[in-house]
Amino acid sequence: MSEAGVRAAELADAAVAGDRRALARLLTAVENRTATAEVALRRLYPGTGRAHLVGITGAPGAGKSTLVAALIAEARLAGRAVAVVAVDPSSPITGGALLGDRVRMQAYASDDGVFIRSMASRGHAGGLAATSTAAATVLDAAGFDLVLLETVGTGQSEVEVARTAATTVVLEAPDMCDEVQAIKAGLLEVADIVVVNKGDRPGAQRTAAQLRAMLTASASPRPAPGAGGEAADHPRPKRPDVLVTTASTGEGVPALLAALDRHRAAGRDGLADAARLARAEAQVWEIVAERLRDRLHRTAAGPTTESTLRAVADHRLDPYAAAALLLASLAGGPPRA
Ligand SMILES: Nc1nc2c(ncn2[C@@H]2O[C@H](COP(=O)(O)OP(=O)(O)O)[C@@H](O)[C@H]2O)c(=O)[nH]1
Ligand SMILES: [Mg+2]
Repeated sequence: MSEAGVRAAELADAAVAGDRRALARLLTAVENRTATAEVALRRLYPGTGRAHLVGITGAPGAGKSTLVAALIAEARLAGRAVAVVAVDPSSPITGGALLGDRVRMQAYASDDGVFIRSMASRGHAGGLAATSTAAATVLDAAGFDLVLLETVGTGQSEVEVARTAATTVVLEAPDMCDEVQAIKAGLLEVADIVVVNKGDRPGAQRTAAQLRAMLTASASPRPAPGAGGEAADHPRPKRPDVLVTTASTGEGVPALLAALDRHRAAGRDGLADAARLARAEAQVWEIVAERLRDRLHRTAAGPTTESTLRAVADHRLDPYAAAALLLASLAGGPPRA
């Protein structure tokens, strides 16, 4: 193993042994997709698969961070180690909302059973799902039994991130609009559990009843977490439960934690085997696609590409032939123009 490889392995081992600084450094490596991260992830992967990765998504303001804090408190009562990855797809350096969350989470600053990390997308939206999956693997290896992935559910990339979780919770607030927010974002399709938060507000029960009726009416198949979002032909294990919580007081949170455990147990019984396979597929294809993109970009920097593109611009060559030429050079064949 190279010297760098040895250092990566040492970092991985330290993180597994409970060194929180090593863990933080490793997560930074994962976020930056460095060679260290790859070596460490390969070393750690065989020992993982035990943690329950739970995605928590929903419109801004629905109460995701408050609910995450409540879930941490509840899980700690049961002695469970909880890690949180807050994914902020918009800002490279996390802005006001996450900063507020950090203040809220300071209660756990000295608790080794809680680890909180925020991650930004740094522009590659498609890679965000892969990065958060890798981060979850590291946290799993470090012994966290429950890994909560908080994402803002407002776009396609967030839906993809939500899909990387073993259990996806979609958060809704009562009467935030005439229309249920999650429908607009296409989030209900990926929900394993729907939570109507702000149960202390009027209309919470009504919203929950509407959602239940809606979910009963549409027994739509759950799309696979593959890149590009092509639907696979496996049905959603079952219609999602609709729960009501008041995250700010903790009401309904024990029931939510129990529902999460039930969903996880159902997955262990094989019900969600297709979903697990689909997640593995998405992970591997993401890496393949990334490597192909890298090679393409390196190829694309060459003079052959430039002359090929020039030929298309001048209508001497059609774009399909040009694409075939670039693909051939990518596959290692001699580029001809
Ligand atoms: N009344 C009420 N307010 C809540 C509840 N949960 C969260 N909030 C408030 O809703 C606002 C947004 O919460 P936050 O957790 O930051 O939402 P996020 O953007 O989805 O992470 C904050 O002012 C919270 O205090 C709840 O159950 N009831
Ligand atoms: Mg939040």
